[in-house]
Amino acid sequence: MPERPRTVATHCPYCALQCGTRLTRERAGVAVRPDADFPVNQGGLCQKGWTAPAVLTAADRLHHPLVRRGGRLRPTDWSGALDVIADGITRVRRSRGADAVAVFGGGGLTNEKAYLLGKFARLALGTSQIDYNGRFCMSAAAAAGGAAFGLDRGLPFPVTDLGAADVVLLAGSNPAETMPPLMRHLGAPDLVVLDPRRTATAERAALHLQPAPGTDLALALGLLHVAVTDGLLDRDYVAARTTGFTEAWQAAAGWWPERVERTTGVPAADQRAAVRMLADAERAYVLTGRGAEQHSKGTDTAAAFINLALALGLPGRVGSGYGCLTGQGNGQGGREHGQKADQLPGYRSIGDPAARAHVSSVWGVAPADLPGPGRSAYELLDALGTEDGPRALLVFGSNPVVSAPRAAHVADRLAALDLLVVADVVPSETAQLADVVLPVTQWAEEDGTTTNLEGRVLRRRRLQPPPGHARSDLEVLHGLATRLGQPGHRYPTTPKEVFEELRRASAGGGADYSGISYERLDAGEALHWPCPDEAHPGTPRLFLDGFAHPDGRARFAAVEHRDAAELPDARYPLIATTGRVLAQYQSGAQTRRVPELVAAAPEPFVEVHPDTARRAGLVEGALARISSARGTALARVRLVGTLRSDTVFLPFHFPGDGRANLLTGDALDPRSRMPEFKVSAVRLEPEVRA
Ligand SMILES: Nc1nc2c(c(=O)[nH]1)N[C@H]1C(S)=C(S)[C@@H](COP(=O)(O)OP(=O)(O)OC[C@H]3O[C@@H](n4cnc5c(=O)[nH]c(N)nc54)[C@H](O)[C@@H]3O)O[C@H]1N2
Ligand SMILES: Nc1nc2c(c(=O)[nH]1)N[C@H]1C(S)=C(S)[C@@H](COP(=O)(O)OP(=O)(O)OC[C@H]3O[C@@H](n4cnc5c(=O)[nH]c(N)nc54)[C@H](O)[C@@H]3O)O[C@H]1N2
Ligand code: SF4
Ligand SMILES: [Mo]
Repeated sequence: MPERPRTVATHCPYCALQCGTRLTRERAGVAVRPDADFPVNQGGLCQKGWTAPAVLTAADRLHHPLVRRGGRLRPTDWSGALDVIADGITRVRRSRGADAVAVFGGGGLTNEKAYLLGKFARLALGTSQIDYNGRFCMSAAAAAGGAAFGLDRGLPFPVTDLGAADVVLLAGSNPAETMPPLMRHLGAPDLVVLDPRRTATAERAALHLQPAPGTDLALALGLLHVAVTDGLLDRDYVAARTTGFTEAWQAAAGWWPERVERTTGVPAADQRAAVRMLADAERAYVLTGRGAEQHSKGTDTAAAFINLALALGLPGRVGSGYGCLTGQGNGQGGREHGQKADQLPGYRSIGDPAARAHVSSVWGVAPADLPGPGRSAYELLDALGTEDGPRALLVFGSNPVVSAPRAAHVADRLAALDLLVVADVVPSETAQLADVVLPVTQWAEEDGTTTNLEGRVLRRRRLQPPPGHARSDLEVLHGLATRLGQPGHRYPTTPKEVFEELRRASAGGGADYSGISYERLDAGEALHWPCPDEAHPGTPRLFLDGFAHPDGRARFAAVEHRDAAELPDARYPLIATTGRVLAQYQSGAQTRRVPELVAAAPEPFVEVHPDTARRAGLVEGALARISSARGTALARVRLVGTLRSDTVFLPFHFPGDGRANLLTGDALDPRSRMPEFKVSAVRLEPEVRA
């Protein structure tokens, strides 16, 4: 055995910034230090990154496969656990067909895992029923970006370009908490922040607009209106590089600033000031985050912000542009390699005959052997255990009991399954409901690649072996596939072998990785896809010579404002919106196991304006019942004088009766199938405990 290295260069396991880190094995455990040379974080890390090693040794880290017997999860060995799963899948498939077995993946999985999971679902299970939590994340911006530019890459430019901008508009994004090191690149530009809350990011803004949740589409139409009527339209750019302006303008023409003010609450003068700042800047960016996107009109809203950027001539120019701030560690790569219901590797469409022919040839099967598109994430969860829905589900890299909309209903659907399998590093709330739980390796215990928010492919490197009997997701998929009668060579267990196949499968697709290799990455090359051959330097900046549509032009979208699926009424007079705090990550499965983070953000809370709290009979620190038409969540009151008085805010990181998703509903964006996480009508009351 070669000596294991004591220090490796790798990346943080959490968000899409993928901060560069160096891990060292020390007597006291794994120590993490920021990599000063990695351009994205430049020596910075957030509190989650600093404390990430604690999850490696979490007290309840999964060490053995678990199988439910007599109502309880009991330790077993791998071959026993995989046999139980293979038998269960075979039984369900025999009685109900291949689509009765479903897969739910995650944007935190490495490129190799995401790729092999999609292949496993389509070939070993033969199912169309695979989707993933990225549907809840950036699917709306991805749909809008793909339609406008012909290709979706969250940031079509490197993060470091932002620092040279004069103005950056952030629509529904709070990077001071969700990507703290990004703020290093946002120190020089003047910020325009659109957020119903006065967040830590808004505190740093030159201009903060506070729209009511669910009204960004009207606001973006209003900003386009100002750009046109104040003579700020970049006519030469619009004529040379775009199509569809006339139709888009027709839709925006009715949204004059005073009308927008009535709908959004944003003063007309502030709307004008925002557009003037962007238009006067030599270099400017428009960026969207989940606040603008997680709505039943999320795609149209992102499209309306793209319209604004196009009207001002920003996309496809050095030093200016539009981007969506992708969220999860591999949120970018996770959406390219085929774990999405409608997708094949290389960002190809599963309905496209040429895409099917290419991928099936790489996989050594006939195109007709590939299933078609399946249900989107929420629709998949909603169908579980129903007459024509899946009866077995395999979850890799998500904790939907906490993070899915209408979470109590989702937990009921999971309970109705014949077989629930969860592969995880810890006993998440979803794992606790499973029939079989598989212990897997995590970041510091494995090799692989992730693709960060700027489309740069990065190497994750192994420092140490996993504890107990944990195995990599790749080994799990291999073990299951062979039990289901697949040839073993189709499911390689080393990340590099999988990546070599991924390169071929992606060749010629939108996200072309064929020129990227472990060797090039290990030699320190900065490679952003597309990178079609080994001599190609990668593409840090897309669209400079033209957009990815056949005519090279970007598309304006004619989009209309519409209300949220649910508006406040007499019974539920307030709007609840949801999001994140610095010290917790997502469903909290990982970060709720880190003592420093628990100390910083220990329990569910609800931000309430003091006037609103007074009317509800609530004081600072009181326990509140927040109720929507779906159910009730309990959270500790935090009085926030800068919040809109019609809005309350809950983080979604907490389990049990503190789940924000007990409130959220099942309204979906018709185009991307993004749920409406950011608007629920609610009522606020004191919790009276006996
Ligand atoms: N600490 C931490 N960091 C994270 C994560 C985490 O869980 N914790 N998750 C990662 C992931 S996967 C993601 S997707 C990103 C998300 O990163 P962000 O998009 O920054 O996260 P959110 O907090 O969901 O939403 C941002 C802001 O939207 C505002 N908002 C709510 N409703 C509306 C609305 O209707 N309109 C507008 N304009 N704003 C609204 C909220 O007040 C919030 O401040 O963060 C990543 N980084
Ligand atoms: N109300 C509300 N709900 C939301 C949101 C919101 O803003 N508001 N945001 C949505 C968004 S943007 C997102 S991205 C989702 C995220 O929500 P989830 O999908 O629940 O994300 P995580 O909590 O990161 O869950 C990842 C799980 O996978 C495990 N895991 C980590 N690495 C691996 C691995 O390599 N292999 C395997 N098998 N498991 C692994 C972790 O321990 C954890 O249990 O939540 C969505 N839900
Ligand atoms: S900003 Fe994101 S990638 Fe960087 S240390 Fe924090 S969680 Fe990790
Ligand atoms: Mo996300």
